[in-house]
Amino acid sequence: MGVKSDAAIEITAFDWVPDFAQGFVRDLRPRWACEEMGVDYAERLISAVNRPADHYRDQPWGQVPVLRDGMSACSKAARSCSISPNRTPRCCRATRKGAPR
Ligand SMILES: N[C@@H](CCC(=O)N[C@@H](CS)C(=O)NCC(=O)O)C(=O)O
Repeated sequence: MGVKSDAAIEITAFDWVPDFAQGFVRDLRPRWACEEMGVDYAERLISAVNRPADHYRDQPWGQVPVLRDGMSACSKAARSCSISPNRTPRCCRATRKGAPR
């Protein structure tokens, strides 16, 4: 249980943050929720200073975290903690296909 590269859920986080931010970056929230639910998740670590263009499709401000489960993505740290027992966060919206929900 925990971080597994082939997990269905993927959490995007920064690969590095300055000292003052360490321990306060909001990817801690969905990570913690997954840990508490016993749900494995994969990490997608991106550079904070050179953010990949495709990250802005899921998070228009380029912020982290983004929790992705298949075609659905959630870019609100607190809401992404509402992972249901069947894994999909209740707030998820379909971003790549279909209408937002
Ligand atoms: N409303 C977002 C806020 C996310 C947020 O503020 N993320 C910070 C890290 S804790 C961030 O990515 N900061 C970098 C930036 O704003 O460029 C959420 O609830 O997840």
